[in-house]
Amino acid sequence: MLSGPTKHVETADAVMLYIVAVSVLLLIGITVTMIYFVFKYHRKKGHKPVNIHGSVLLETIWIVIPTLLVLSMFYYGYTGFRDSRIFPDDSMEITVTARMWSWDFKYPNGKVSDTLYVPVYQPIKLLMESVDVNHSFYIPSFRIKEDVIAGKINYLGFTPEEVGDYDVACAEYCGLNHAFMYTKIKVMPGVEFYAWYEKSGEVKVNDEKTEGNIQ
Ligand SMILES: [Cu+2]
Repeated sequence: MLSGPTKHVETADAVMLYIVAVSVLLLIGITVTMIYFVFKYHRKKGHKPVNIHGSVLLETIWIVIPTLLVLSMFYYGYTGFRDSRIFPDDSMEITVTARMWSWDFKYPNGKVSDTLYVPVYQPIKLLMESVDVNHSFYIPSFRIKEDVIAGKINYLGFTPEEVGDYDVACAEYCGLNHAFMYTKIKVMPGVEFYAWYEKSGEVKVNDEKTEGNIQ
């Protein structure tokens, strides 16, 4: 946690941790206070309960503190989200096509693959579209997810910083084989990537359960 194959992992995990920490502190605070009052105002001690009518100070406190807490969560989350929507000029644009129930990726030179290959440290901009129903492109290790919709191009950007293989899943229920709509993103050293990228004759598209050459 707090570090991973993209910078966004750090931000997303930090927001998550912040929200969980605030929630846990509130849970403990409220529980301890409740238990304290249960004992303090026990019937046997003879306290008589008194209703409070209109306290500007109390009302201000319980409006201002939760508002500030929720706004801080929003701001913290929003800055992380905003940074993930910035696409540097030197981004490599890859077209993602989703279909029931597979993905394919088209690179700037026209090459197509059913696994997403990217060079490490290269900013990537995905242009995503579905040919049938709604899907959602999800890379859990990168903490990014975006809906893929028919008739509309959605964007997703990231810069991978660690070589490795990571899972890509469909995160929007899209029919019978939704649960199997998996592929991989392969982050490779630049030299290895360009050796693959410039090699012809490996163009293939995953068509449901069969893989075949289309060129
Ligand atoms: Cu899907």
